[in-house]
Amino acid sequence: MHVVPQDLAGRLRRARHVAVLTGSGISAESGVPTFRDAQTGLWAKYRPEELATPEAFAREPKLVWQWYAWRREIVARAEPNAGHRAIVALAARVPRLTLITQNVDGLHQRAGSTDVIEFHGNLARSTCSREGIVTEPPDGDEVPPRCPRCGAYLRPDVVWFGEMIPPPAMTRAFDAAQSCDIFLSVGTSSLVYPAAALAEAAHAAGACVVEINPERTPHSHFAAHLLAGPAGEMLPALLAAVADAARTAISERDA
Ligand code: BV8
Repeated sequence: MHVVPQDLAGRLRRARHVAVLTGSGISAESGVPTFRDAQTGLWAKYRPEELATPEAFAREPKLVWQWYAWRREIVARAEPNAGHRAIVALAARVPRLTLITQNVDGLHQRAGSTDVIEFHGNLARSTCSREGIVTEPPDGDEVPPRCPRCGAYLRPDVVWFGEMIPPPAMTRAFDAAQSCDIFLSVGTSSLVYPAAALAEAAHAAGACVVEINPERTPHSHFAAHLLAGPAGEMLPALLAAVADAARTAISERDA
């Protein structure tokens, strides 16, 4: 069982507002490959940064659509894991928890998290590439499918490299980062901006930054705590430590 520093458990128990940022590492234990994992099979010869761009879609719409269809199938077969579920349980224990995810797999919502800030969208949804409106793909076997209203290609409802973060998500995420007491950075390499700026903003605003990742990242040097292990083990251990801290506080008060 992983040991969680007692002072961290105490801070979490007393926290007014906890912000959580997750990256693909939290879905790794659900069998969803991370961005840094080598891609498999047909996709082995491509790098995600090459495919997740408007230029790639303009150049090869069918290839990009099929890459997302492949990822949708992986996500459909995946189940939320103990890490996703621990965040749901933590949200029930603190006065306010803001969950921001870089992931487009929807696993937080399937675990029971509500009001998830989808910083990079969600691959389960499609939008019209011309109108920008969320649109159900019509029946038929054209790839990519076309918008039933205007005939333009549909595209996955995700933020590609070089595209803006949806302004409401951007505002809500940075507001939370700058007003939280504790910022949990879970399963992210902290390399992609502006998502990676969230932990920096939290740190600058005086929050206690906690990094949960088996590896170090460019943010490890300013994190107050590094829980070096898989999110599916570390987050439940964190939750158990908070429950222990609460029991200890009650028994000390009643002693
Ligand atoms: C933008 C959706 C400008 C699509 C994704 C500075 C400021 C602003 C922008 C930039 C900047 N510098 C560079 C940029 C450009 C670029 C960028 O950041 N490039 C990087 C490569 C340097 N950013 C952008 O283009 C952004 N847009 O800035 O627009 C603009 C402004 C105004 C007007 C117009 C334009 C948009 C970026 C969003 C791209 N979309 N996803 C899709 O999914 O297909 S990004 C995608 O990659 C993910 O969403 C995620 O954000 C990122 C991958 O990172 P991670 O999630 O961290 O995953 P990774 O594999 O890297 O790491 C996994 C980690 O988990 C590892 O650390 C590993 O150790 C750990 N791990 C493994 N197993 C476990 C674990 N941890 C815990 N438990 C485990 N079991």
